[in-house]
Amino acid sequence: MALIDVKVPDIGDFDEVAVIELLVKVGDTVKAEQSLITVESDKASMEIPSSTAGVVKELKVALGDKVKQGSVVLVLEAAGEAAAPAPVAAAPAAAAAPVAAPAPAAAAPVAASAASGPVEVHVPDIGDFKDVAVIEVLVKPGDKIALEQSLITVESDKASMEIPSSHAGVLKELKVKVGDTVNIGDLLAILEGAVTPTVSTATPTVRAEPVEAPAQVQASPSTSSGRTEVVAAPAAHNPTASAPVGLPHASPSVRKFARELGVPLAEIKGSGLKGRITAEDIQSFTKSVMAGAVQTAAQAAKAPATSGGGGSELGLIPWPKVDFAKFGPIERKEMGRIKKISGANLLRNAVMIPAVTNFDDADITDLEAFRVSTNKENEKSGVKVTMLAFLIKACVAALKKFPEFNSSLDGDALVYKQFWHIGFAADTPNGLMVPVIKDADKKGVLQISQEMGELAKKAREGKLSPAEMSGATFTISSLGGIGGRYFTPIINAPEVAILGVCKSQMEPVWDGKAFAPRLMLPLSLTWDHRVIDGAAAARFNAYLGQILGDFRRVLL
Ligand code: CAO
Repeated sequence: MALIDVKVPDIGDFDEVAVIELLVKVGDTVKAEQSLITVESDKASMEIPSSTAGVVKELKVALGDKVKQGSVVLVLEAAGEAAAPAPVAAAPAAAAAPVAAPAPAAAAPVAASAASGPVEVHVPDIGDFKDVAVIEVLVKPGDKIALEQSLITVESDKASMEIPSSHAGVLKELKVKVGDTVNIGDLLAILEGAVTPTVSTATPTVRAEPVEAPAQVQASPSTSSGRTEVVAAPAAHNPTASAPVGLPHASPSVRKFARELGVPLAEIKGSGLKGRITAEDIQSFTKSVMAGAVQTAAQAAKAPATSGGGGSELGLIPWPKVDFAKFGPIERKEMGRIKKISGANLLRNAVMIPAVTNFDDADITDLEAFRVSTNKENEKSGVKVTMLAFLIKACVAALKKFPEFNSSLDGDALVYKQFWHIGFAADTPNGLMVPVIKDADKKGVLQISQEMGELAKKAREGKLSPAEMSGATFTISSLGGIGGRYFTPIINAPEVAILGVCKSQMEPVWDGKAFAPRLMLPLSLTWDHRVIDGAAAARFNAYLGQILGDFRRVLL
């Protein structure tokens, strides 16, 4: 089987065009005339078809490469004698066979003559294309039109091209609209005060040189000059031609606009005819991305994952990728849904909040004694009073005294909430959940204990409703039943503070005369330094300690 270099054919006066899409890959079997790559200038995008059938052996171009007539696109192993146009393979010159190609728009007119009356602008020679659809109108009546300015975009199934104006002037009337089909010679527009350019062509209605379409090639016997003659045939007339694969539907100028802004066309849903992407679509997509309403795929890929990902948007070095299996046996398990969600939230809160943690101890000797005796008294009621319920009540009192701890940041404003809904972290088999005791200020310790028990049970069973997990103004994370001394809890945004509680223990405390054994509860208060100052945090903790030390203060 012969190996054939498939080259870029004559693409008119375009010197270098960019490869914007690869439509085949190594190993693909391609038919003769099948599109191989899409190239683009600022006026037209076109697909370069294969001159022969075969199997792709090697791609010689990559996305972004610039190609011109004669550049090798790929190497094909010819499928068979019938399909292989020998002259192409045999004679490199033949590879430059003229696939009808885009030519520079309105290239001919240069010098201008005096102003004249209304001038008709007609559709220039657009090659063998018949009935091409107007997919975009780029100007409107009243617009000042420059010579060679694109007026409309037309499209076949293989190329889209902009039709430029043959004159400069003011657009008086547009004779076509989106959805119309046009052919060579059709009246396109009427310009007023037009400046008639001096043209090299004798046909005044076709001043604008066509942006010819890429066409299908049909190899025919060699001409006397030894060149393979290739006849341009519009794709629309070729039922075997494959449709463009995955190329976003947009005109060259829209593509250029998107490229300038770095907008990924493939992620935009076109609002134009047949889903075509318009300039307005790009503008509104850009606005949505800027407003944070939409994420591009690239942004999403970079977005902080729950662990082990992202970071590049913060200018951090990438997360280390280690092949752990090199060091020993491993097992990989996907994290559960709740862990993924809470992980993403925790990361955001850890990164975005300038958080500081104050540590303190509260003397709960008397409170614990009271709690134990209350539980003894209430044994039959089935409701166990927990230390956490007292903590919730004590925190409500402290939040009322220091209202900024019960606030949220909203831009440059602080929103002070006139309700006291306290969230508490619950450890569940699925991960951390934060049920909320609503209106804790209006409830007694017994009621809070009972509700907490119910909510914690629901959390462990995965039965919490979204309403039961929302609206918190402050959160308590208690590890008291487990152990530890202090920790630095992460604020549950948009709250501005969180209290971490660890296991109480008996400690010798100096009472002014002697050391006395006291039950001390370690408190870890994390606060948002944008809202709260260190002194306020110290006062909050001290006040909380006073209440827990003597709960009668709650009544004051
Ligand atoms: N010091 C010493 N002992 C404490 C204590 C404290 N601060 N707080 C609770 N205890 C004891 C209780 O007295 C109880 O002991 P007994 O069984 O002998 O009475 C035991 O610890 C268990 O406490 P509890 O079941 O009464 O409930 P709780 O109010 O302490 O906690 C809940 C309820 C839902 C908060 C808890 O089950 C939980 O999930 N805690 C983990 C929260 C968490 O993971 N936080 C970390 C978030 S950051 O990752």
